[in-house]
Amino acid sequence: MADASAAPAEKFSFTREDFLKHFEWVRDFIADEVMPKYPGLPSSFLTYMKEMVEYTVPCGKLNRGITVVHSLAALKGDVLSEEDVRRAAAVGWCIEWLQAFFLVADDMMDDSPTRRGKPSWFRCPGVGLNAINDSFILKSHIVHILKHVCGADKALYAHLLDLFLDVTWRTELGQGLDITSFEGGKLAEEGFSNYTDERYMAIVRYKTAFYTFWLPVASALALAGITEGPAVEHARGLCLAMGEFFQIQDDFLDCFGDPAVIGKVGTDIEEGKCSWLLLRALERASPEQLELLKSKIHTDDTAPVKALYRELGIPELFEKLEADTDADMTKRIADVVAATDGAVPAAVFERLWAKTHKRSH
Ligand code: GPP
Ligand code: MG
Ligand code: MG
Ligand code: MG
Repeated sequence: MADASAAPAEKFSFTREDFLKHFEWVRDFIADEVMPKYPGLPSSFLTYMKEMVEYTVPCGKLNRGITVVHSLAALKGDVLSEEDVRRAAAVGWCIEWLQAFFLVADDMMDDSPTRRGKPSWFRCPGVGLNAINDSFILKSHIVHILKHVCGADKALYAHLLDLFLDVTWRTELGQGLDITSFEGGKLAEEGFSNYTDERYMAIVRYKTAFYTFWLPVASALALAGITEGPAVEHARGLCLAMGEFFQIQDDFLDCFGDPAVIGKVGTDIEEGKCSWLLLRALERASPEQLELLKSKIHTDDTAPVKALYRELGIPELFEKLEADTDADMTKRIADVVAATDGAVPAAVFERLWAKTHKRSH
């Protein structure tokens, strides 16, 4: 019989600051235990590596990484040992390392001036194209961290490695589609034939949804011992749906967000991206408006495009989608909990959705 006098378990709490404390040991593990294993690396190179990690990894919102810890707590009834937290935090940092790898490379591909309120890494003095190799190094650090935290649990290591590789591969496919949407002369000859909803859904699902939503939840499920079955399938479907909406928000903020708040200056119009705003504008544009888009997309003259987006009511359309998606998510969360007999608690998704819905950065 339960002891009625026992104090109720304290609600699990894990803040951004708690997560940042774990960055210190993970960073030091790379700098002090991994790098020295390779003889012949001069101290100037090791210093550059430390600066690169410090500049590119710990300065974002950190939602992806923290989600691993929060989701594991939800899956284990808010009861986590110190070792559970340490391991989940380290896997969370692997996702932040992966994000750093993607962003360093993405900012070069998108010619972005700023990231997280600072110059993009490739624009820092003395970096330039070295950032290509720096992004590869960030990606390779992940394997060392995963191996270290999984210790003797080879099955967990194999599962997480496979998961990270699969998600990375999908993200690269999405990025490939994203960067090949604009094909120079094709726009003049055939108009926007490349810019379809079908292509857009593939872009956002692959380039964003897998690593931003599915990877943190799948990592937590794996740490809780759940690696296959209906719980995994249902959770994955819902995470991908949230991730798709997250990238639509990202497209909206690229155009209409405040750079001081989002920490980056948008480049989607200049780069000719197949964005959600452009797709909605193409559906609504008159022949004259279409000509304007043809002449201004993929140029630095963004003001007429933004003015047209407003004229066509794109911001209102976005607000409506946000409200409709909120209602849909509430329903879908309840469906997943029911379909998995509570194996994946609502808290996992509610927390994720609360951080996503109506975000301003
Ligand atoms: C977001 O695109 C997607 C990524 C950052 C994945 C990049 C993948 C690689 C394989 C490099 P985005 O360009 O819209 O993001 P942001 O708006 O933050 O620049
Ligand atoms: Mg970008
Ligand atoms: Mg991009
Ligand atoms: Mg973007």
